[in-house]
Amino acid sequence: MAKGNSGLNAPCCRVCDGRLRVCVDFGSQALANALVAPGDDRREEFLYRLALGMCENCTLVQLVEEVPRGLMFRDDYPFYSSGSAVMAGHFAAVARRFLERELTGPDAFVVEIGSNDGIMLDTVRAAGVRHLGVDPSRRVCEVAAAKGVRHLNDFFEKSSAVEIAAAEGQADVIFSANTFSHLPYLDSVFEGITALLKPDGVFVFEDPYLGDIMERTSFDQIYDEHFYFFTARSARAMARRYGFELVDVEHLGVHGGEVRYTLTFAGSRRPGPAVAEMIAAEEAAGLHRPEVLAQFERRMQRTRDELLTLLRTLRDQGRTVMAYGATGKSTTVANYCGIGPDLVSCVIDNTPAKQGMLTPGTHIPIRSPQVFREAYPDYALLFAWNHAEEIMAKERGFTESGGQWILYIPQVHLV
Ligand code: DWN
Ligand code: SAH
Ligand code: ZN
Repeated sequence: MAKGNSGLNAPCCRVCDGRLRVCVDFGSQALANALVAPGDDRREEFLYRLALGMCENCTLVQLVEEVPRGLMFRDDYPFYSSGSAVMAGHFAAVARRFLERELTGPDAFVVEIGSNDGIMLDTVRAAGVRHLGVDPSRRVCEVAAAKGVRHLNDFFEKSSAVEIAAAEGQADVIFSANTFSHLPYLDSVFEGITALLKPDGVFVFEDPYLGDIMERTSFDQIYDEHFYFFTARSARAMARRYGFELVDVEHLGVHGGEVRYTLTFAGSRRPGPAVAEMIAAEEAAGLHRPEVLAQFERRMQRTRDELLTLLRTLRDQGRTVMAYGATGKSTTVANYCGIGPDLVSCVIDNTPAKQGMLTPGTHIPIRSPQVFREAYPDYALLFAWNHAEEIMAKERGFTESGGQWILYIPQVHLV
């Protein structure tokens, strides 16, 4: 029987078929990146149940309901990775590291799953090394193509991976950032990686880390696209199940705390000490226990209540409030907390494709940074808190004019 959670059966793990213990529930939610055109605001939006479960067998934390991928990653998917200069620097460094350590052979080849606008592969292209990005969202691929980055506009899965291997040969490196966690259908993805990766190659992925999400109560990392929330322990169990070994882990500061996992075929490289160290730290923190998620749920409810109280008080005092960053994460915050245009007049965002649209579910208008600078509000709710340093430096004029930032991670506070 196919694995999955449609039908009447109790939810089960997409990797090992173990039973899922449902731990955190947001109820019915709109899709994080399904921005609404102003003329369409009366049309019914697609809703799904957003809830987390922990596998009683392998401990992998995952969503209990899968959204059809074609609804999320469409031609007009509006997230462009290169909107952040800090992330551009991060991915240029990732590419340089691969070029120095893994892509040193005569006809080296790297494949990226979820290459988006070419933010990482552009550095590989500039070095003249063979590469291919795979991404189903057409408009972001067009930006990559304009940079000269080679890409396949498709979903990475078994069939596309086998085709790439036949046409281009096997890869030294398969890399994926903020995308592997978006792929519920891991049986097919791992069959694809198995076909496409050289016997001594590496598969490297980086994604938001469950440990950071629990520590910072960053509940907004939970939305339709983020299907899996890995730990070193659950990633190792997954790797072994598919014939791989987790040989390295590295904690990263980007996007509010991530881990970069390095996998090889089992037996190809020896695991470094960081893997056992991280798993021991996770055990000490109880990350494999459902109670940790229950405590997290209570903290996120407190954040919701405090944020709503603050925003209502500011409104009642006649203060002006805008939000900053029409992030995927903010769809969870706004819909879960009940933040609409009555509390926040608009959301500022530097992505041209988002400007002029309305936020999913809550229908707050999205405006350009120019609107912010023309008439600063009294307060700005920082939805893109993971880019706080970059945005606050860019918008120094706001605080100089007496404005204050509202943050809600790790708890509600003013800056
Ligand atoms: O995992 C994912 C990550 C990588 O990107 C995807 N599922 C979707 C998306 O998530 P997100 O929307 O939460 O990502 P960000 O990077 O937090 O989004 C930042 C938003 O803020 C973008 O719309 C761009 C905008 N922004 C801005 O207006 N001015 C960002 C910066 C840095 C700025 O200076
Ligand atoms: N790697 C980039 C983009 C992350 S956004 C970064 O870290 O900034 C997630 C991306 O995954 C989107 O561009 C989306 O179109 C892509 N994606 C979703 N499913 C995919 C699949 N099966 N194969 C390849 N890319 C996929
Ligand atoms: Zn499992």
